Amino acid sequence: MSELFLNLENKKILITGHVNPDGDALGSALAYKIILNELGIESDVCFDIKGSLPSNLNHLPFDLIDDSVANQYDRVFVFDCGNSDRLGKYEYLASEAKEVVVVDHHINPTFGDIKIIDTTAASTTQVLFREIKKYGYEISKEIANCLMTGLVTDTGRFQYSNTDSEVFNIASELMLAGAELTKISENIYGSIEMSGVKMQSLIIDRIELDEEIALVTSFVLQEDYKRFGVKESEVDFLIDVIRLVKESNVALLVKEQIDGTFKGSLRSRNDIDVQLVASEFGGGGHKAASGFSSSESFEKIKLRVKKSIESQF
Ligand SMILES: [Mn+2]
Repeated sequence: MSELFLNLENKKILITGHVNPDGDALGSALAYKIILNELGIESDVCFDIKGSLPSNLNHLPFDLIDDSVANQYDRVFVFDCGNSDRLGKYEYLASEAKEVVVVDHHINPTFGDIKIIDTTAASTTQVLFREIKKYGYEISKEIANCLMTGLVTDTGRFQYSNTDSEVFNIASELMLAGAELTKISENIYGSIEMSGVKMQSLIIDRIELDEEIALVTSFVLQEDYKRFGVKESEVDFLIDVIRLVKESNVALLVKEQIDGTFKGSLRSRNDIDVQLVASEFGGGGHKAASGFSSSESFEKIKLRVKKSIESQF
C-alpha cells in the first residue's frame, strides 16, 4: 500500500510543491488533489507563486489551488521539491507540520519524514503514477491530463535523455485513460503570446557563444518585461530557444528578478552535469536541467559557470 493513501482521515492536509511551480510540480500536486477530492478527503493546495501561474499550463485545474492557507497542518505533501527552502513562503508550514511526505525525483532531497523518491524517474508525476497504480486507483481523464503534463514538460516532449521505455509505457496508459496529449502540447509549446515571441528575438540577439567550452548564454532584464509587456511567467520557453545553438553543449539563461537578483537556468546535452554547476550557487535539479539563484552580476555568474564547467573537463 502506498504511503500516499494511508491514514488520511481527520487530518489537516496541505498539498504543495516548489516555488513558482512548473508543469511537473503542478501536475503532480493537482493529480493528487483530484484523487483526495474523489476520496472525500479535504485538503488545501497552495504554492508560493511570485507573479502569476504560466498561462501555457492553464489546461490544468488551477481552480483547485487555494489563495490562503490554514495556520497549521497535520500532514504536508510536497511534490517535485527536494529542498525545503524551495517551498518559499510556505516552508514554515512544512517545518511545523507533524508529518511531511515528499514525492520527488530530484537529486539529494534534504527533508521529509516519508520520502517517496526516485532520482532516476523522469518526472515527479512518474513517481506519483507508480504510487497510484500500487494503490489500485483508476486514473480518470482529469488525473491523466495532470500526470501527462509533468511527463511532457520534464522530458522536454519525450526527447531528453531521461525518456526511457517506462516513460512511454506510462504515457501510453495515460492516453488510454483519456489524456489529451495534443491539447496539452499545443498549450505548452505551440501557443506563445505575440509579445513573448517578439521578446524572444531580443534574447536571441543577446546570445553569446563561448566556443572553448561550448557554453551559450543570454539574459533577460526586468526592463525587457516592461518594454514588451510580457509577464515573467510567460517566458519559461526561452531557455529552450537558447539551447538550440548547435555549437553549444551547455546553455545558460539568466533572468533578472524584481529584487535585482538573478535566476539562472542551465541545460546540458552531453556529459557536463549542470546539477553540479547549479549546486555551486546553492541550486539544484538534474544532470541535464538545473536552476539556481544568485545576487551576483551576470558577468560574475557567467564566470563561475564557466569555471565550474571547466572543472568537469
Ligand atoms: Mn520535476
